[in-house]
Amino acid sequence: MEDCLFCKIIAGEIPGNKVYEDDMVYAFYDIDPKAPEHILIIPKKHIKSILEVGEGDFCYIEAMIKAAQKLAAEKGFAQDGFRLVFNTGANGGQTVHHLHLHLLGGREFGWPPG
Ligand code: D5M
Repeated sequence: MEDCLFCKIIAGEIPGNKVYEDDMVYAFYDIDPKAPEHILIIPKKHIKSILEVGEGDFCYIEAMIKAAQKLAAEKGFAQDGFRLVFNTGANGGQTVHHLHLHLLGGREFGWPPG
């Protein structure tokens, strides 16, 4: 395994506040929430960023979007609206280099983002 924080959370080596898991993805609460509900959805395969998603990896993106639909409905903010974000690279604000989809809900979001 790579020396990766999120791979360690998937493996249970570092505690994560899990909200969902299937054979493709793992989802847990962000440790530094930016909204009343802030969940990270990650592929179980170590993929560094959206730029590293190869032809054979799009099944993980599909699974991540499906997990976001399910979690937004379960947490009760699907109808009011929510935000999905892939921070990518330095200018995109990516700090953890294991692909993750931010699912943010429970408040109104401004546009453009900061
Ligand atoms: O987002 C990386 C996110 O990962 C950021 O919002 C904090 C979160 N994070 C970092 N460490 C942890 C642990 N241990 N548990 C839960 N969440 C964590 P980025 O888009 O890379 O800026």
